[in-house]
Amino acid sequence: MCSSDLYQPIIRVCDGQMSGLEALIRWNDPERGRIAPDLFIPLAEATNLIRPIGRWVLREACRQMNAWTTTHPGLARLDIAVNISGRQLSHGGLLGEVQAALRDFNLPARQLILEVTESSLIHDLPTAVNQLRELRELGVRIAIDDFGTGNSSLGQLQALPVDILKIDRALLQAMIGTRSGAAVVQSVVELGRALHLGVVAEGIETAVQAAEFGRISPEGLAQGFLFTRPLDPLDLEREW
Ligand code: G
Ligand code: MN
Repeated sequence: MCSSDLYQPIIRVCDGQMSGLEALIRWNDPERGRIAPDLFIPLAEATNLIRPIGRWVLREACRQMNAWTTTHPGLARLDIAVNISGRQLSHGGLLGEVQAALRDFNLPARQLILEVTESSLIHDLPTAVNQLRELRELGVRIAIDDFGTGNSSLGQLQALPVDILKIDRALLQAMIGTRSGAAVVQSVVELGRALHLGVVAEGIETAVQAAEFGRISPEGLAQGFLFTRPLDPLDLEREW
């Protein structure tokens, strides 16, 4: 397979501890080197390749997490987050694929988080809601990725079977320098508290952003280049 999974740590803001990892696929082209997902994922979605690719990422992330917890039992407390595309969600096979990956790699469902974007949910909301409900019955958690950039309504959010909001990095950039930008992040954090959802700040690049988000959400989680870029498994292991 010409792809590899990188892993980006997700950090607890209050104490800097790693709470989990997000698996991020890269395409390794023999001539062009490592290609970022925003270039090839849209192509894969347009050609139906997204389902086998998504399945590969899911299985590889479960395999890797299991391998890590075998060699370092302390890592069993870490979550592993995997991105799921709208195409996978609208296809009936996803539940079986997740079940198979958990079983084949002996990963407890509570360690797995599936990330879906708002826009992939609203495409066919009733089907998506059913799928998410069944997935959650397995014990996996669901995160809404890029939250704040889609056009789903807050009324729908309240009815969605989800556990975590991942605040899009655009909102965290706008949080600095304007009162209104900070107010938007503050209200998403309060929404998370009110609905009992975990909140993750994405794409934190500066210490100023980290401090401001920590002030707004001391209980929150964050990821971004400030903490660590997505890393090869071998580079991550060197830190353990
Ligand atoms: O859609 P999703 O939020 O899963 O996308 C994650 C993407 O964001 C990955 O391609 C990852 O490499 C990238 N990324 C991770 N941290 C940062 C960051 O701090 N800044 C920017 N610009 N991109 C980031
Ligand atoms: Mn994601």
